[in-house]
Amino acid sequence: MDHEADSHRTDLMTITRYVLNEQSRHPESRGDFTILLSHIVLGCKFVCTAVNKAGLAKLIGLAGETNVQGEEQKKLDVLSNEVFIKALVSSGRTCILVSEEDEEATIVEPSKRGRYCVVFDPLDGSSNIDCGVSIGTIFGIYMVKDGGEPTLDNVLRPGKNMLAAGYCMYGSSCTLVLSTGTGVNGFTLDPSLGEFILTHPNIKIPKKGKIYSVNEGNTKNWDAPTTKYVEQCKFPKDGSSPKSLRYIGSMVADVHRTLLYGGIFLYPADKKSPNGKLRVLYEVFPMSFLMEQAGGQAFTGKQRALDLVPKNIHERSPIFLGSYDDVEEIKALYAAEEK
Ligand code: AFP
Repeated sequence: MDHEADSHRTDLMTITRYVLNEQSRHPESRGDFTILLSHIVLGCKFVCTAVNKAGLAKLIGLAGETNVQGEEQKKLDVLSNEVFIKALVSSGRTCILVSEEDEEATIVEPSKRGRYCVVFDPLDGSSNIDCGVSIGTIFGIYMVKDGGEPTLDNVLRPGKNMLAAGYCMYGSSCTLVLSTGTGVNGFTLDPSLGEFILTHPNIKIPKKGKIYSVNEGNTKNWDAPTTKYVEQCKFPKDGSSPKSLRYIGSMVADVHRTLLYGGIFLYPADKKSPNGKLRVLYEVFPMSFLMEQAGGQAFTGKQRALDLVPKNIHERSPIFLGSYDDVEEIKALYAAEEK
């Protein structure tokens, strides 16, 4: 019998145990973050179950449609948003919530307020639901600034000020990837236990990758550095093999692959969308935070992504993120363009 393997099977590092271990390194900690995270995890489990049942339960219908019982159906992204907002408010640990689904930020009522601000996209990639492609939840967490009423200033801050960031991917398995600022860890939901178990400890992105990931349908509208970069991926000048193209069109799935296999994910600016498509607070920042924590880089075409200061909660930014060396190449092309 292989005792070592057996001990791994029986000594399970759940996400709660992992965060409690981290917490014990900070004796001053009150356990608030652990409580907040357990509510995020609850939201992820709920959405995972709903996504898995979607085809059966007819959850996919348009918001506002009525089902055979005459009840209004909720679209999965609307339902996911409600679940996360309720879970986060009831944690008693949050004061401001920014969701992709809501025009305005939610300011938590005083009796339920805590010290954390959570920015999130409850169900990113939702246009992929109907065909069963992987989708996910993305989140970032800030600590409220001291004193006074919680205001939007608390979330209109650079991504480097985030305390933690992560995503949960609803795919062939349900995987939660988290960074609390000391590296990146991946946890997979064991459905029989209902627990996320540490399956990908200390994720490091390869220094250089063999894959580029971009919506090439937008080529005619790209700027010169992006066009040149993608050309270099296909026709490398140094004699190396061309990179492979992989594009799912669901950021969580494209970034997850990039994190594990290396390479680069691009959503550049183009003539039609000068700020790109992806949202700074709950797409660009959390994914950039994870990339840097895993040893990669994230760049906007102008600056380090995590240095950006958003002016409004739904602001967009171009983004190039992934393996360190691959992002260096696109940075060099933008630097050359500026000269
Ligand atoms: P949806 O939520 O509308 O499916 O958009 C997904 C997304 O925000 C992100 O997850 C993808 O990376 C990106 O858009 C794909 O955009 P394109 O369809 O323009 O390539």
